[in-house]
Amino acid sequence: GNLALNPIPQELKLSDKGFPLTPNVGIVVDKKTDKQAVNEVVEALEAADVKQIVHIDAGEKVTTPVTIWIGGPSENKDSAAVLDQMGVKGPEALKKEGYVLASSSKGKNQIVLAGKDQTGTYYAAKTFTQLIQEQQGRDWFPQVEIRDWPEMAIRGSIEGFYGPPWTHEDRLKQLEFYGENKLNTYIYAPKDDPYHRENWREPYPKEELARIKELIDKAHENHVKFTFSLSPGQSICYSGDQDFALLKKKMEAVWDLGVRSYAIFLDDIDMNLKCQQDKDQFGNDPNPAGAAHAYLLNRFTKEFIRTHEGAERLITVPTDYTGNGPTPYRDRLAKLLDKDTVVMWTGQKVVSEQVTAEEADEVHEVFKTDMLLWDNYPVNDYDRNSLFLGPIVGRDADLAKHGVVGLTANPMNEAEASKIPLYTIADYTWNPAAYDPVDSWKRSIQSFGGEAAETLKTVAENMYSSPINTTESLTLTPLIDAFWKAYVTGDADQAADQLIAEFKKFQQAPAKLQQEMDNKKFLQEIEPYVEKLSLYGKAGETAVQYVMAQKKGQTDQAAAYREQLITLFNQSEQIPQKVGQGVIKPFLVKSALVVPPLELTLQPVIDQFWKAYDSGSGSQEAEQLITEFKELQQIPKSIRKDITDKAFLTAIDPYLQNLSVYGEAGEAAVDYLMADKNGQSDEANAYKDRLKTLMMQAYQLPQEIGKEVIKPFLINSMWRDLDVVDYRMLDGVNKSRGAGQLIQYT
Ligand code: LTM
Repeated sequence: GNLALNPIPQELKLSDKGFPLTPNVGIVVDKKTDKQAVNEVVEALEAADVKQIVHIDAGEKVTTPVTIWIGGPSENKDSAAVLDQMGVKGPEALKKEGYVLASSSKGKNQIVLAGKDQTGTYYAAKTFTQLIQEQQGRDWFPQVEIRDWPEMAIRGSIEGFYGPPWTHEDRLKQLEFYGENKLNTYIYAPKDDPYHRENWREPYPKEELARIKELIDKAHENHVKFTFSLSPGQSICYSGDQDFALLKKKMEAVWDLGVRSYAIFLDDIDMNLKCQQDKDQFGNDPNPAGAAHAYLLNRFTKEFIRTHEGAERLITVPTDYTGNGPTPYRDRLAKLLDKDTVVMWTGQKVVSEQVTAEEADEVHEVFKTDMLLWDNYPVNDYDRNSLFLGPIVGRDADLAKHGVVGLTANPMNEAEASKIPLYTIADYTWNPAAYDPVDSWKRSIQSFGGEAAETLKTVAENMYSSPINTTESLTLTPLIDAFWKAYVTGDADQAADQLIAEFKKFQQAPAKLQQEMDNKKFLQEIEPYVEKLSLYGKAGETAVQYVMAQKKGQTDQAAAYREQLITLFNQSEQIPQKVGQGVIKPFLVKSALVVPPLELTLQPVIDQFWKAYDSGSGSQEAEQLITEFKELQQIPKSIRKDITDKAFLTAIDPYLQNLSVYGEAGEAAVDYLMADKNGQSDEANAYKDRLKTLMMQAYQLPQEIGKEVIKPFLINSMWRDLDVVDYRMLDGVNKSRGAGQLIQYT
């Protein structure tokens, strides 16, 4: 149906029955019932058609036509009995933060939001809001039974990037967003907050502390744990009493404001000890840095965490935070570190494409304590001209069963844009077994975009790729593929129209987004990217027109389009922000190189050659084909002469290289086939080696043209010697000659 639940609940029984939330609704609340859960329900009811909300104390008589009990048995003395009547088990056996949400229309219209604890009840209330639907113009609630709990205990973000920290407003909005999506952790660790790292010894000024207090309160309202951290490693004397006193003082100041969770981070520092006292104390240790770090962290646990009732376990990130195996530093630190410490790491790399259960086991075996993934996705501090808007991918579903207590994502400097991937991270961390990145992402776009969802999807699809995922331009890619296929095989008018329609959407994106979206901050963050996409849209349309004019032999129009294409391309390249780098840009360049439409002229010559070759002779056709390939080798030269625009030439250079290599490879392929046929085995072998080398060379070039015609010809020419073909080169050739044999061999 139209339900967009996020994160996806663990167990959900949804029926098509239900009841309208009208005219009045009673809410039964007890003294310990979570206040924010009650607020959430009231707000949701106010936004719905409800005329009157009747507040009922637990224990009182209930007469309302629709009644909601808020709070599990630990918060509300009435909820157990109502669940019992419904024949639904309570939340007692669930994991922390779990809840039961049940509704029944049998006899009376009743809803129970019963958390295992207060956070659980709050989450039940959030799910309650997401379940309210429009049915025949009225707000309506389905008959459901949900049992739900988080797989990972720690879920959220770590503002741990370099560069411009989030603004106060950004952070307040994030915390609300985390509440909405059942993320429970925000770690405050912006590298460029001077009081966090550089001047960690200095107390926060009063105004700053007031802001931090606001964040702590906001976090609390949204059931988010605000973890305060310092990164003192650039200058601290690990064993110094004075430095320790300053560290404690800084931590104490925020304790008084309500912080209950702490971290000390030791990433990106020099391992050499700086003060004489440390050198004296740890200098003879098998690993001085490991020993010094353990000393400081343990002292903080002992003298701060354990003397402050209600403080959570200390969190840290060691200086060796990347990789899963042991190092001398890690071994020493692990051996000495108090096992109450939660240790963060980033996976096999700083930005890890994958984090597997085996890797988690390995790193857990090194540290032998609870591990917390510092996930460097979607952080973009190392690439400030990209926004990573795709879903989280590549993390195994069962990390929590392999020593990983949670995942905090290091987001982008652009706070609002970060919400798009963070939504999927909320989904993944809550219920990784049910996580489907593409589906989750679509829900994210829907939820974030609202009325603008369609336009946002068009834009964000072209900012989907990242170091953890090469996929992008999800709608455009198949349209481009279909277009080139139609272009070489016959009538391409329809495919061209469809492709142009998508490019037109790019052109309209800036205006539409402005019109349909209220989120000013987001619009500001994404503006240059949408501008670039729009220019690419114009260039894309022109590229299609150019290619079609070429195909139809309309040389004058073609020349004009090409000129325009080059101008538009260069104009877009003036904008440094990157969109569609792997799909749109190559398409534009490839289009501009369709001169003459070489794949079209080549295909019939290839077909004739194979026909002759198979029926016995073929030497004349071989000559002809070699002439074509020699011409191909000349094309880059003539293009370099023909196009005077330097910027464009630089951009297309890899493609031109690709053409030259393919031209030479084609010639070698024909030579090989003919020598082989004529029994000149020495020559044949020499040609074959040359062909092999050239193909591997072509494969290593980042760009590819000639994929539709030249590449299949090359592979088919050596199908009998398939061992020489890199199997990765085979994609996309199974429709051409030799494919039958190729498939048999593979
Ligand atoms: O990842 C860690 C532990 N530290 C830093 C981060 O502060 C930084 O944001 C990311 C991404 O550039 N890389 C790091 O090494």
